[in-house]
Amino acid sequence: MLSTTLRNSVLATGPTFRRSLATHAPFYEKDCSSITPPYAQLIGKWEYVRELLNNRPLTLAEKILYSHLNDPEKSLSGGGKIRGESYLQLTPQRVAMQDASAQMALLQFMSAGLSRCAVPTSIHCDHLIQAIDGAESDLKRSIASNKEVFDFLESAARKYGIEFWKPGSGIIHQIVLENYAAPGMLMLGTDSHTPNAGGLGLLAIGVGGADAVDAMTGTPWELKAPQVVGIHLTGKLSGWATPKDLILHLAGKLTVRGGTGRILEYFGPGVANQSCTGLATVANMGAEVGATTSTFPYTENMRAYLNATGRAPVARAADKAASMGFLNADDGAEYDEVIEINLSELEPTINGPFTPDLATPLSKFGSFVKEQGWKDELSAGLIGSCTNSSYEDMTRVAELAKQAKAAGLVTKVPFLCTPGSEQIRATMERDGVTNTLEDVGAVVLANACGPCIGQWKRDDMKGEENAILTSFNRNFKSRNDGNRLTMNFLASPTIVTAMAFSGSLSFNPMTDTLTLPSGKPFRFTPPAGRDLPIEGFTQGNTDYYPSPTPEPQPETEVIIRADSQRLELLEPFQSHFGDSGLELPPLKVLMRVRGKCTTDHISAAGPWLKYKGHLTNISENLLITAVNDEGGDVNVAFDHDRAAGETETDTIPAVAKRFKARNQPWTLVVDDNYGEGSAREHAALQPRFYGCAMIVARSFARIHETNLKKQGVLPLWFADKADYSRIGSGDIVETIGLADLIKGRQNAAVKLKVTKRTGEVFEILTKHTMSEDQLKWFCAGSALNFIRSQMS
Ligand code: MIC
Ligand code: SF4
Repeated sequence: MLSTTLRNSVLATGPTFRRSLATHAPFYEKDCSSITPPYAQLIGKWEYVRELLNNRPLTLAEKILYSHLNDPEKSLSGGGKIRGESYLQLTPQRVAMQDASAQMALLQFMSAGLSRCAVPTSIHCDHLIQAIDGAESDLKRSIASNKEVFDFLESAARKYGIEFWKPGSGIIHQIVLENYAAPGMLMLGTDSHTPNAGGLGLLAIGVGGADAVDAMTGTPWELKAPQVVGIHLTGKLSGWATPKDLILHLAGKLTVRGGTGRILEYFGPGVANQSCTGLATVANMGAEVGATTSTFPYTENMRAYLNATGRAPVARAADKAASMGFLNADDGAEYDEVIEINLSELEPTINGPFTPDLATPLSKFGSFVKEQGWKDELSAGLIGSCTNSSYEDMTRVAELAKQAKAAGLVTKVPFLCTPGSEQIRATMERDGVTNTLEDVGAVVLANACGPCIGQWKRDDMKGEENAILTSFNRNFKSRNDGNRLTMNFLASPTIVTAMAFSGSLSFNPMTDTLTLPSGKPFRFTPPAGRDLPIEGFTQGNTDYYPSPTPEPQPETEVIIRADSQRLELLEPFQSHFGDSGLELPPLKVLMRVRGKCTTDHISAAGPWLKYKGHLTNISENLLITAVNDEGGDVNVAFDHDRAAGETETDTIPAVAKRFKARNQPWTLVVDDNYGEGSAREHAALQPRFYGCAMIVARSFARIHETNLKKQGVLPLWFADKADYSRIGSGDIVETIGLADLIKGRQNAAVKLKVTKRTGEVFEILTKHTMSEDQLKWFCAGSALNFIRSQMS
């Protein structure tokens, strides 16, 4: 462990804040009683924990986590190592869910039989909105085509007292930042970019629906205590470099696996002068390196943002908590690793294609494109998604648009802009930002996820290799337009915009000029943007907003039509264990998955989003873009037991269905970081639905591994990664030692006995991360079965 005595200098002045006059916007004040963290209680617990830990200095992440412990003694005593070892039983204060994942979460919550949520919960309609020809018509069309789902969500929200943010209100993570996030709190969201809220100095963690159900039913939520990586920021961003470049650069350093099991805690003088929404961008994309979440010490800019969004009472309470030392790391706190970044040295970075950690500094990007032999052409520029759709992002982009317009330029390629929320959209419109963008050719889309989640109806470039540049966070193959040949690069909104005016990938706005119709050269000046609007935010269409803290209306009927193709009640999964004891029945290997297999590969989005509430229908997309390591084909599986008339190979879901029909439980062999990407629990539900009992991986991504455990699928890790290649489709795998583990021998080694199709038999060793409670879920068939059994 590295020790650092670096003083967290952000709050060096403690309680005596100065007002940031330069960015000070007028503000209104709303009733914040339901959104102000119970600081006195949290600080009380933190003080108790401090004693329990012999007054050792704590990181900010530890303070927040430990002050939300259900039973500090149970989780922390024992004197052993906590970070990276102990399981914490936590009580989150809030849950947020988006429309795609909320469907499964609610279906699970409903089957628990409670009449209200144990913690304040909100639903946000953002993922199901299509991007075709602009905000107004897209919204209308999407509301009509998803009516059944929105009605279901709204009625469930009414029944259980959940705040329901209608389609058009904006992207979940922007809304949470604008309305619910508060320094020092712990919250969960059923979406991997929930950490976006960390821009306000809290711990916001992305989880699957079943984890959210823990919090919603008042069951302690379990998390293996993450390690804490300190990211020491010095210097200052300037010129073209933005917070996006900080996280794109860091993604290149850490890779998509570098944050697994770790919280990224930023500190040092480079934090204070960044805007709150800029910090949110950085926290948002911590998801791309697999981090549990990211956070920052409380700053003046956070305070200004709280004030500007009507939450002065929260700011005042946070000031007080900060003055007691709750909202920053202690002097001498130990991090598991410290990464130094000098912001003054950062240059804009472009990441991709197809993975968010392939980082290339802007100055080298042109030659990179050339070396790869790609066409030096950009086919579209897209601004938005939860990571870069703030007022500041939009005003930065508009400054460039203004410069271009004055010079007589318009964008050379389609240029799509998505505001993050109705509040941002309305404020942009009032302040002339929207007009400025439209003047140079931008299409402003509905406040929603849109093209970021593949809801982009793109008519050009079908089946053609092409390159797009987006300010989004994800860039897996086929993600945005369903075309595997679209190379998607991630960059800051300003770089995307400047390039949209040039139409070429090798254009570097820092050094290059564009040629005006007059033949004269034109060079952009780097834009500054404005984090908070001079005249304050305007709320826009308040019809989209919920009434705060609604009371449950138990008489409400939650509507699911019996013949629905969009919604289906969940049948509880059966336990895998029959009379044969606590080893799994012999499992057949369905396939060995090769290489990168994200949740997008396991359960594709785009057109499949419409089946998020219908497990039978959505399961038809199981692993359809995964590569079979035996043969190298996409969406091909072997059926070694085929009956007469059945083909030897078929699509992966078709073979999984055959296994299910034969009552043949099965397993998958998978590669490194399996389940990278999102919190999509369908990626766990679908294999389980077809009879998968176990997945053996070289390694797992955190959220997905937990999702598997929740749904009753055993995730095992190869002790020796080379064993991956020794197991193939049709082999039979049996567990040895699982019974000992279940009976309480935490250190019991689980081995696998593999019987090859050739008759050869051998054993291999595995590792696991199952806690005592998780083993109980597994035995019950799913976490929900277990919770239900405890409630009855
Ligand atoms: C994503 O960005 O991939 C999503 C769509 O927001 C997912 C959630 C989902 O699939 O429901 C995520 O990030 O968790
Ligand atoms: Fe929506 Fe994209 Fe953000 Fe996921 S990453 S929440 S799809 S905007």
